[in-house]
Amino acid sequence: MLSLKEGFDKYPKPKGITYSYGTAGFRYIGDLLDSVAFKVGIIASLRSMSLGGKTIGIVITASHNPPEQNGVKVIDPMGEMLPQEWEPFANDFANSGTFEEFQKYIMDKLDQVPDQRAKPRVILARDTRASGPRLLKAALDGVAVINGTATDFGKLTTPQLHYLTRCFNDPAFGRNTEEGYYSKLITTARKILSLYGFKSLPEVTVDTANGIGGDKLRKLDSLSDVLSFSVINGKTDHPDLLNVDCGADYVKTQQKLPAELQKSSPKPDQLYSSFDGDADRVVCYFVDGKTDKFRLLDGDRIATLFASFLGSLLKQLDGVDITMGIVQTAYANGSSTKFIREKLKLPVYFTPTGVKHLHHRAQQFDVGIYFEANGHGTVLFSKKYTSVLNGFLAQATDQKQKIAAQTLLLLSDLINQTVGDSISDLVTALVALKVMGKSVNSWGADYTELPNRLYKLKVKDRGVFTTTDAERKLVSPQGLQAEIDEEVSRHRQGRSFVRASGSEDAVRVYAEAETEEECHRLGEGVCKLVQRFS
Ligand code: NG1
Ligand code: ZN
Repeated sequence: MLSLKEGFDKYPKPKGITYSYGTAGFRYIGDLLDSVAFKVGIIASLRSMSLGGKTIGIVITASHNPPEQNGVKVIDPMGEMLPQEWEPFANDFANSGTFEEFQKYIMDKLDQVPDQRAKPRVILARDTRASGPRLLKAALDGVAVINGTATDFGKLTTPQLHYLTRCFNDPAFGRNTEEGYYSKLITTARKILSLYGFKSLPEVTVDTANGIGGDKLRKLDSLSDVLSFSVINGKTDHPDLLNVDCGADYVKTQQKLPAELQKSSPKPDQLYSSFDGDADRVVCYFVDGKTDKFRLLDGDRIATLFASFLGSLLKQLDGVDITMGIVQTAYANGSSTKFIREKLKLPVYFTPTGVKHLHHRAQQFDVGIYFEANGHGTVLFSKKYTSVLNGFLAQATDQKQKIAAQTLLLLSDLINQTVGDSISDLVTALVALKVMGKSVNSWGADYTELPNRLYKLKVKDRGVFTTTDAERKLVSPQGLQAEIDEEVSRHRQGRSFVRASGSEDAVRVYAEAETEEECHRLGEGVCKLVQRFS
């Protein structure tokens, strides 16, 4: 067994790098993350001890980023993110360069542990990246130096590890095995479909970004009689192809089909879907048979589909007191916000970018639907939701109302409430379409997106770009917001905002307007204003 000192010496921190823990954990070039992975093994163990030995998760992935990148993220007992108050410690600890500093951080944390006898428990999984096994070994060494118990679950999607972490701490959530994950999904989907006399869902072709989602979807397909998937870009054993010309991020940012589908002829008016590299983002799309045009159904669309499905079921139940809110970020298309407010008559709330903000806001409703436009999102259901619906069901006599209440209860099991989950979000979207008798074309016709563009600009110091109002307005550099407002006012339905990226050294400019041409002019105009800082 390694001592603290041996572990520290085995995983030296590379000089000249400052690591930072964000929504996605620590992200960096995979070959420069060994010391971080080792230290995250320790952080997770200390977190577990501080909670009396609850199981903590570590996932090794860089999601939609290129193959040479990697990341290490900690999952809290209920499948949630590491709480914000641990982030400064995580940062200081990851950047500690001397053994004395490193040891002091550990001792200080150990001093705060309420029960010194608590045994750390950690579960781990990784995506398909080449640097994964090495980083896994480093994280396992980190757990070992704190004398913890580690269980390696091999390769999993990020949401599967969130699910498992929750199951270890809350057995009522599901069985704590990979099979338990599939079985919960299949059983729940089958129960919902049978309420409406359906046996199965139509087969869907899914681009899994040559990531871990491919393997898992094939497994789900083989285990299930109700779900059927055909996988493309499913070369899970070719990590060098991960997210290359495919996947949810490619489809959303390029607004086109994955390269492989561009070559073959996709069937018109048929639903296709793309996951990202760790299967926590999903987008759908189809080729319109009439116009031959590619039509994207992104995170905003999935949110509106879920809101109309859940909303229509809730509306059938007279007198139930359940609150529902939709949470978006400034990147949500203005037409989606308008559709939710004006057509669905539901409230929309905005938070800064980053899942932790959306998740937190969504927890304030009985049904909190949150999605980023890029396809990351889920639905959260309160305890009151379950008890109110069970109460309703106990005395309901109307058959239609009973079915609506049962469907609503089952949906809280179908949707992975711990985190955005490509697999469970896709299955939920398919169930919603099937039960509502809605075609992809009709889904695409709910609203028409305003033309929009996203730019990434390099500046001298992105730190000078500070914002307010859920990142929709700049506070500094002084005077810049007024100039942006002036530019926006010259375009019909114009909207534009500027913010520093949290995950890259860049500033993002978003522009949206009534026509392609106006959107282009607005975007270019705002970029010009920002480029003075490059
Ligand atoms: P930043 O780099 O802060 O814009 C990006 C995405 C977020 C989120 C994080 C997670 C956009 C515009 N931004 O954040 O939505 O997914 O990465 O790493 O898509
Ligand atoms: Zn991801």
